[in-house]
Amino acid sequence: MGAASAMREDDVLLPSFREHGAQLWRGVTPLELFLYWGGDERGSDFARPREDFPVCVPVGSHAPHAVGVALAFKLRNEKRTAVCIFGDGATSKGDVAEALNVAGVWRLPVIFVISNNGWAISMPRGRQSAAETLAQKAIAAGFAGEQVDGNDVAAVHGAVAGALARARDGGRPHLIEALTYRLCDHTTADDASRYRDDAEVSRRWPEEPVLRLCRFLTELGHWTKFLKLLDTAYPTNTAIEIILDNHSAHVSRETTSWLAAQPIGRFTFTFTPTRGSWLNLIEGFFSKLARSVLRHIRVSSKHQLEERLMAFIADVNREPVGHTWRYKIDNAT
Ligand SMILES: Cc1ncc(C[n+]2csc(CCOP(=O)(O)OP(=O)(O)O)c2C)c(N)n1
Ligand SMILES: [Mg+2]
Repeated sequence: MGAASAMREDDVLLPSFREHGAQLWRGVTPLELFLYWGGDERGSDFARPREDFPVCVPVGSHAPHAVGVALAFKLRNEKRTAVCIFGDGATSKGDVAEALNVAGVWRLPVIFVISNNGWAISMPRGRQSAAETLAQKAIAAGFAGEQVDGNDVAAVHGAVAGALARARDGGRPHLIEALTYRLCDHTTADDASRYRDDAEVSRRWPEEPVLRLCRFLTELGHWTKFLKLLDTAYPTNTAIEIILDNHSAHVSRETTSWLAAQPIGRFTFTFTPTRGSWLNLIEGFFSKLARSVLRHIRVSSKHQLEERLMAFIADVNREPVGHTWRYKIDNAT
């Protein structure tokens, strides 16, 4: 949010998969995000920030794209900038190293923001890189890097705003390492208690940025001012929960009706293969296997293990994945 709020409307954001706040600020709608995460690529065709890039799931692969965007701005003599956000883990990728290098050598108006949350799934920052800071990776590429308190939204805003002004004014790239902490599991499929200590997580909760901002605004008296403003904008006796409930009901309604309006050919827009490939079948099989059998496996003999696996295979065969696809495809075409 700190980075997005420092950008101009005609700048271009290249997010990773964790920048929903920034995307919403830029004008991406919740409906578009839900569509995207539901596997519908039309969710990446933003109505408002037309030129912002879609969510990028392959780690760090959008960094070279950001350099391309910045090069286009430079060639067209446009005073615009590209802002590319990625995680600490991404800084070990070749894509990021190459992007930093080219941005430096061609003096491109691009800002890289590392959201250093201390973890890349189960890989802690300390084992990710021997560099003392991630910001210093900019020095090797010939431009400046800085660290900022990533849990302080105003500090991030200030750092990005300064970098954007310098980039606009002479094509100087910049790298910002925003220091934060991943308080939750990596994704809903992760269980971080398997590789990190709960005490470590508890220690970091007081720095949670939304609470911190709320405390800061309360101290300044702005928070109550904001709540009063909300009160005047909504009918009397409207509780905030009702506003939020209405909002989420609105998004669900919009999503449902949008999907219902276009059932035919809908699967041609998703990543669902038109024919079930062996690769997908094997992937589906093993992820189910990992979730249901291997994760909590407790066997005392090789024979018992074999029995468990055979029972699982029989179970999977009762509901073959290919059948589900065929059903979807037949309905779609
Ligand atoms: C090229 C690539 N390799 C592996 C993955 C699987 N993966 C998804 S997120 C992630 C870790 C990313 O860590 P970081 O860059 O620190 O971002 P964070 O999730 O912590 O925000 C990995 C390895 C992927 N999506 N893309
Ligand atoms: Mg990380």
